[in-house]
Amino acid sequence: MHINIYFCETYPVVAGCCNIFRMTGLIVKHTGSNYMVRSDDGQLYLSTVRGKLRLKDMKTTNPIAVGDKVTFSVTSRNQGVITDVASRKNYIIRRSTNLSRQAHILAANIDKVFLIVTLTQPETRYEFIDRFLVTAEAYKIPVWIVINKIDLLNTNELQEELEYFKHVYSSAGYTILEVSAIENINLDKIKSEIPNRISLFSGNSGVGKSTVMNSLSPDLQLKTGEISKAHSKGTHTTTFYEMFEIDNGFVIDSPGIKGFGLIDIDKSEVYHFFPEIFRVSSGCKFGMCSHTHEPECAVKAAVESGEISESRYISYLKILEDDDDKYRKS
Ligand SMILES: Nc1nc2c(ncn2[C@@H]2O[C@H](COP(=O)(O)OP(=O)(O)O)[C@@H](O)[C@H]2O)c(=O)[nH]1
Ligand SMILES: [Mg+2]
Ligand SMILES: [Zn+2]
Repeated sequence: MHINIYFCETYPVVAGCCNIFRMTGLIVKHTGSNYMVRSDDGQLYLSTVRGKLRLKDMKTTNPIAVGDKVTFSVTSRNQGVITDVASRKNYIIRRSTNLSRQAHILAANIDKVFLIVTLTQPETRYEFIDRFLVTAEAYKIPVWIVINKIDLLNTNELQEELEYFKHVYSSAGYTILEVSAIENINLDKIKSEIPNRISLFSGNSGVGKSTVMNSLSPDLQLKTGEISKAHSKGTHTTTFYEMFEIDNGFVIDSPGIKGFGLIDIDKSEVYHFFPEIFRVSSGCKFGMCSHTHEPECAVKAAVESGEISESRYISYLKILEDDDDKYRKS
């Protein structure tokens, strides 16, 4: 248990009626039909949902997720009933199946993402990073790319890989941080970003997300070194996303997610979410340029001159080739 449940003696116990004390709060934990709501003044209320909360334009298996801002009525000093959910600025979902329109919302209202990557043990694929970044861009969520395990980069080859990686993503405009969770290098730079926002820690299994997060607070004792269930083929156990309060901010550990929400963008707009491609695209001869085969394409010219990294451009092309409907308007 990472969050203490307060029994606030000064708070009046409301007898009978549950409409007297209406408050707003944040969902910090969700198990079954119970939600832990943290009121704006920091109290925790174990809450249920009143009736059916209707959500606009979305069929979801769960009406409320961690990160949701809700209105609730206090029914006893540490219990409540949720009556309303504020609209979300973003959300992470898992679709029940590819074809199904039913979706499970894993977390909502993310303010910042720390995308943890590693160059070795394991090696994070550039294409994975780029697809993740596209979805984050689509939701305008700032991402810091955190290269963890720099203590392992002890060969010339790995150092060259590091320089190349930094070149690719800094020229794309991203903030990059080199850290070692084991040797405590640069973790303070992450910690100072935590207050006053909801941060998501994401990245492939084994890159050190839980280890990095544990370093932020002695209270947080996430299990490390585990094979993520999201990557194993067997039955999916329900994933409980939990937020932890650290330094007046909230952090979410995410077992193996690929990106955000239902990104409802047309393929012809995918380049908008590669900031460096978008930047130079105004120089293309044709307004409808897809930056693939057209003459006098400023994007292709920038790839040839090295201003845009080849690996980023290849990821862009691969997204255009996707067969599934992930990047298409439904
Ligand atoms: N050498 C090294 N190992 C690390 C570092 N950070 C995490 N690890 C190890 O990597 C493994 C996976 O870490 P974990 O935090 O569980 O990764 P997660 O799956 O992303 O949550 C564990 O055995 C950690 O001890 C680091 O900075 N350097
Ligand atoms: Mg983990
Ligand atoms: Zn073009």
